[in-house]
Order: sequence, then structure tokens, then C-alpha cells
Amino acid sequence: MTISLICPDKAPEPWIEALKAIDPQLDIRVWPNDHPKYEVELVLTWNHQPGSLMAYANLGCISSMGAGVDHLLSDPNLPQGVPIVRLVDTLLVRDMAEYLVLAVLSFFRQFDVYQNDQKDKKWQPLDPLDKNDLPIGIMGMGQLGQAAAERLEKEGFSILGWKNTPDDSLKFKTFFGKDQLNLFLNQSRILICLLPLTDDTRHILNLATFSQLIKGGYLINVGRGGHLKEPDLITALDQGILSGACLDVFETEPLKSDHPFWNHPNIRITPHISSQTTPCSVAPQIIENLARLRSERQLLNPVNIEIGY
Ligand code: OXD
Repeated sequence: MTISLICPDKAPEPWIEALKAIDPQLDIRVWPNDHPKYEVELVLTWNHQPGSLMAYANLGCISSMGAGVDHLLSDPNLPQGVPIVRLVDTLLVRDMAEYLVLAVLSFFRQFDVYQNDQKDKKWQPLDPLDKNDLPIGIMGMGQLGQAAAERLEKEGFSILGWKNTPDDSLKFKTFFGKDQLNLFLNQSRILICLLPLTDDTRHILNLATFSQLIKGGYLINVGRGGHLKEPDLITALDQGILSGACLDVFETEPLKSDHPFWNHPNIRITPHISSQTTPCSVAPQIIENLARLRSERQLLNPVNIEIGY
């Protein structure tokens, strides 16, 4: 079996090491030196060049190197009929929940304010906030959303969920679809976005959305940069509709040095690190998918290309 790693902005070595640790015989190639391409059966990829996957004539599977697949589905020239799979991993779920607990507690304990005060050598204790005034709304109640909800509930926050499609298996009070979006927002003060990026969710974080939140809301975006209408965030902060934001993802990454987010006192920025894939943790599912491909069995974690996740 031949795998090609197509990851122009990631180092391939840790992936090769993790896969070879399970199967030393594996033929692993690295794009662009992965000739002849017709021998490649599975590509493992992150941020490939659009159109480039058409060159692999015998591809049986395209695997994302992460949980998200928008980097794949935004390519208008994908090979027809080749299944796409994503990675599902307990470490990704744990790390995301941990990041969100940190972001929520930083807002709750007003660390952003104190960090700005420190720059001005200002000693000014504030009245503590009350968790009861900070209900959390989570957009996207898949595996990541539910795990974050569990952790945040343990920290004493009340949780609401929002999801596009009805699902009666959820433990947390959840609202569904566009019809119930405002109902959900009206009861949330901290808004967490964990949605997949699709045509329906692009720019869902906009001024109209922020205006429906309980006043003085706080935004945490760990979904995709494309969820946020970036100029609307500045307007919402400047008008006091939101009191702050913690952003891990951006429309253009890396964030350009002249972007207004960098210097905004109420925006906290991290460079897309909320939950990073650990190659040795996900290597077994990639090897398992190779075996399933070989024996024509159903692949693990298939993506529904129609709905986009
Ligand atoms: C992912 C990511 O989708 O890191 O895994 O954003």
C-alpha cells in the first residue's frame, strides 16, 4: 500500500515516524516527490493545492490530517467518487475542551482586563463576576461540543447547545436549526463556535448574531475563520455589544501583521492551536483505514460530502 503525505505547511517527519512505527513496510511518499502518482492509494493531507488531487489516478481514500475537512471540500476539483475521511481522536477532544475551559475561565476571572492593566502598571481590583450571569451557548454539539459542555458544566457554568439538525441523544438543552437560533442566542452570554464550515455556516458570527446575545457577551471562535464576519466583530466590540473575544482561527492564516485584531485590547489571539493533531495518536486509525480499503470494508470516520462534515 502506498500513502502520500501532502502537507505543504506541516513537517511530514512526525507522521512518517508514527505510521512506520505501526507498519515499517509501508511505502510512504511526500508530495511533491511522490511519483509515480498512480501508485498512491491513500493521501493524507492538510492544505493541498486545489486541483492537485486529480493527479492520483488510483486513489481509494483521501484522509484529512485533522478533524476538519473544509480545506478539502473547498477544492472544486476533487477526484469524483473518492471517499473522504477525517480524524476523530480522544486527544483532539480533550485538548479542545481544555482550551475552552481556559478561555472561559480567563474571561470569567477577568484576566484580559488585568493583562491590559498590567501594561499600564494599573492596580485596580474589579468586582468578581457571577457564573450565573454567564450562561454558555455552544454552536456545534458534535463530539467536541459535547465534551466541552461536560467540562464547562463541571466548572459550574450553565450550558445551552445549538445544532443544525435535530438530535434527541443530547444531554444538554439544545436548540436546532435557523428557526431556533435567536432563542438560543438570547439565553447565551458566552458564545463558543465549534461548527464545521459549510455554505450555511459561513459568516454566521456577524453583528446580527452578536446583537441577540445577552449584553456584554464574549465570543470564543475555535471553529474556522470563515465563520466570523471579521469587521462585524470590531463593530460589536466598539459598540459594547460584545465585551471581548478569544480567537484561535482566522479567515486568512497566518493573521496578517497589519490586521486590526492584533492590537485590539479586547481580543485575545492564539495561532490555531486550540487542538492540534498528535500523529502517533491518530496513526492507528489511518492504518486501519488502509486495511479497510484493501479489504473493501466501510472506512472509519467517513465525511458526508453533501452536508460538508
Ligand atoms: C482540525 C484543526 O480541523 O486543527 O483538526 O483545525
